[in-house]
Amino acid sequence: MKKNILLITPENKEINKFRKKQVNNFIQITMPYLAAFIDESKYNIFLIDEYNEKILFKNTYDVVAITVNTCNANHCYEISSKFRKLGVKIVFGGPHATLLPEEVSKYCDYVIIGEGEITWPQFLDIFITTEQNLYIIVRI
Ligand code: B12
Repeated sequence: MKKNILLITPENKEINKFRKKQVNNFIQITMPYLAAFIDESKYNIFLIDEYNEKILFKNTYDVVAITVNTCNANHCYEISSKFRKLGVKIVFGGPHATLLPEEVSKYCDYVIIGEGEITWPQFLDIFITTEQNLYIIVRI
């Protein structure tokens, strides 16, 4: 059976307010880009960008992936905590996860460090084949 994966582009209220006044408030490419690496025969893919969407906290996702920058880190930890209470696994990547993997690992199930083009699909293949509650840091 296909697993459900949600990719979140997070944005806390302060940054959202700030960005809406900026000229360069174009869509962030990271999570749509990483979605392109997901095998659609194995995963149903959902995307939320908090720039203009609200997150619905549901336990129907098997895994939620979040790109974490430093300005959004605390907000990402709150999102993670809500999903984890529902039993959903969380994977973090992005600049803050790469800079401070030990810190972010307290708030998620998996951390992926650095560029994701190779490690992200590798992680998804491992995740699909194991139900183990394993914690991994993938390095390239
Ligand atoms: C373009 C850009 C923007 C654009 C769009 C961002 C985008 N990604 O499309 C705009 C103008 C919107 C923007 C806004 C902001 N940005 Co900006 N931005 C960049 C920039 C120049 C390129 C990012 C990019 O698109 N790279 C291409 C994508 C594909 O790569 P990526 O995001 O790095 O993701 C790769 C890896 O990090 C990893 N990865 C990332 N997330 C995840 C998640 C998972 C699960 C996995 C497995 C892997 C993974 O895999 C990806 C592929 O290899 C970077 C600097 C840089 N050179 O990287 C700064 C940068 C990311 N921005 C930064 C900041 C601070 C901001 C703002 C807070 C600025 C502001 N005050 O408004 C906002 C935040 C917006 C938000 N929603 O939070 C900082 C973050 C620093 C930090 N410590 O976290 C950076 C690093 C610049 C810097 N050196 O300060 N930004």
